[in-house]
Amino acid sequence: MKPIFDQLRKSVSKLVKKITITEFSPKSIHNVSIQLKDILIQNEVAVKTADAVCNKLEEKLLKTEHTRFSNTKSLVFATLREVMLEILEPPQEINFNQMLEDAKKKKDPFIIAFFGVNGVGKTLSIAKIGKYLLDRGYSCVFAAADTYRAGSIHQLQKHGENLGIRVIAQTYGSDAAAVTFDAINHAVTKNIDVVLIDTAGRIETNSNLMNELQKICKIAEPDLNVFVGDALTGNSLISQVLLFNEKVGINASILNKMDADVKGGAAVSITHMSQRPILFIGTGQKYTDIQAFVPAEITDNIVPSN
Ligand SMILES: Nc1nc2c(ncn2[C@@H]2O[C@H](COP(=O)(O)OP(=O)(O)OP(=O)(O)O)[C@@H](O)[C@H]2O)c(=O)[nH]1
Ligand SMILES: [Mg+2]
Repeated sequence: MKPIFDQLRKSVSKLVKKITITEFSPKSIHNVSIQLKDILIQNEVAVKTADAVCNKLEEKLLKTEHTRFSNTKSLVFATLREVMLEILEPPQEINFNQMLEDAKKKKDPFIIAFFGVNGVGKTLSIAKIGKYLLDRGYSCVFAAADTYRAGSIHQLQKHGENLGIRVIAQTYGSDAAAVTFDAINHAVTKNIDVVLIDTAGRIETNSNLMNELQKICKIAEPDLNVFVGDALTGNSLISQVLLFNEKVGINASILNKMDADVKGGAAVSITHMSQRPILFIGTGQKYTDIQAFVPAEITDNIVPSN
């Protein structure tokens, strides 16, 4: 797999390395910022996010004290890292492991619902997180609340079998909220730590399915509503996450298919535009192909230190 953000890092690095001390005036800083904006947009960062990065960068650089002996390149790299980190660290941070631990102490099942359009990797993400939880000593149950797409229940059951995780299911066409209710009851009775709710892929405009999601949320009162997106969809991810946030309220995202040849900019914009953190990125089709999204590490990947 090509390192994620490879192309973005190379372009940013090339730009910053061209900068000389003579370019450290408001006009030339603006000039650098315009070039940076182009690079960000070419790498699928949404225009609004690219604007935010560039404006913050200009603002900070103008305030940065420097002399003609300053190492301009290092200054710009350091400032851009600061800006990138601010963009990638949303106001409401989520400590997933801490939340799980707290719920376990309280003996309440921790409930996570997964939402997103068709084929983005919701079901596989649930399986991956199921394994992540088992590996950390948490028990879990899957709720097959996608009763809509042919084959969906069977697909989740297959993952459950592979991982040794119980799947609570009814039949195709049955009420998704009722399945969710059953799964939560099962967790309460059997002292299961985490309930993972699989939902049907929504086409954004399908209001019946959106109503169904709202019903699931009303019944389940999830501790986390997770938006699942496909990095290959580029900028339409932003309209998706905003719509799901409007309909059901989103606490965090998972961005899948980062192993495909993606430019990675979507990971930057989705946090900035939704103001919600990315919890994990999906990097392949195996159960272990999941990585926690750590803003500082991602910043290292995007902006080299010198
Ligand atoms: N390469 C790669 N493929 C992935 C990743 N995540 C999911 N996939 C693949 O994407 C396809 C769709 O995954 P699903 O988990 O079925 O997606 P879904 O969102 O549940 O789809 P629907 O239930 O139809 O809405 C499958 O072939 C997965 O193996 C990933 O991170 N990388
Ligand atoms: Mg699915």
